[in-house]
Amino acid sequence: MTGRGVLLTAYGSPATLDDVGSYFTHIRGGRAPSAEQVEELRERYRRIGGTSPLRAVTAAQADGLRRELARRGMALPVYVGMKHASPFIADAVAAMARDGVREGVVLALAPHYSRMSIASYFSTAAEAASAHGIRLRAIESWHDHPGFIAALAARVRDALARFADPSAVEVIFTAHSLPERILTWNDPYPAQLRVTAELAARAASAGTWRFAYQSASHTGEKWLGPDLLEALREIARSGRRDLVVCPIGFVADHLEVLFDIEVEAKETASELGLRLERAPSLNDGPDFIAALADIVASAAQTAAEPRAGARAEGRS
Ligand code: FEC
Repeated sequence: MTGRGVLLTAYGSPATLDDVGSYFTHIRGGRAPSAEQVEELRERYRRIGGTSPLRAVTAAQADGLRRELARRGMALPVYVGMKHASPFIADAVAAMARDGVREGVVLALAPHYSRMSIASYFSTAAEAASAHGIRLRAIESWHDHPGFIAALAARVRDALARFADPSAVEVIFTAHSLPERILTWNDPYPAQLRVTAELAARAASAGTWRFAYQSASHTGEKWLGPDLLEALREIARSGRRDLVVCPIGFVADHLEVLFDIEVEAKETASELGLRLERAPSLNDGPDFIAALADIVASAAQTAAEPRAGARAEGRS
């Protein structure tokens, strides 16, 4: 199907430790962080092995999606554009134009819509697409897609099965926190997270579960809670000992999973005498790739245009 294509957008990650400073500056909208802040972030990357797997996982997801669509008779090229690292979203749209793509769909590899996160993926893509005369349709959120929910539930069951008595385990579903001011503009993000958590808990037959935010930044304003580390302390006080953390707002292994959960939350859990098991990330698992293919294939016919005038707010 010449002339059509799929654009996947992802957060992006520094390619090497030397790139951490410029990456962090980009995240902060051009304001350079202090040398201490850069070193602190570099140290987090060092703790997960030097670089994040996000770039490689995103490439594998794009390749898996391309192959799955082709298997279904939809031979579409799949492009990757990142928000804070090269290839940027505008680079990917330029590549689409060079390849003769005239129309396509854009899907953010983050299932929950916020004007502070997803909107900027789409506004950047829409601007570049319009400069190249490409018609791009946006898939705004897919937080309740049955294939996505089933894939999460399978990971939760996998983690629960590591305990002798899964019925005694509490499940914590997590997602990236955002500044609390998003509540003042009625942002759909918290409600969509609640829906995903409820559906995944039911599909996984999780007995006791809760939701917590993770990875809040220190930006001087209040961020959405409860925070994962607070939740761990509360669980310890309640007398429970076993828990599973399932990050529902992320679809890949990266810093926020491998440091914030695997290192930081596990350290806190162990200090509190808790056993914390993490549900594996979706990555390029065939069930998740099949869900992405369902979402993209149906959107190729029906998805709405990017929200008219949807303004991106703040930085993420
Ligand atoms: O593995 C990697 O190299 C990258 C992991 C990574 C992902 C990610 C996803 C989201 N973020 C969201 C919101 C914010 C807001 C700020 C912010 C800051 C950072 C910093 C790093 C970082 N984020 Fe991120 N985010 C990832 C990494 N994020 C590193 C900077 C250091 C720090 O604060 O820890 C605050 C910006 C500011 O300072 O003004 C807000 C949201 C997502 C999930 C949706 C998505 O993937 O787009 C929301 C992955």
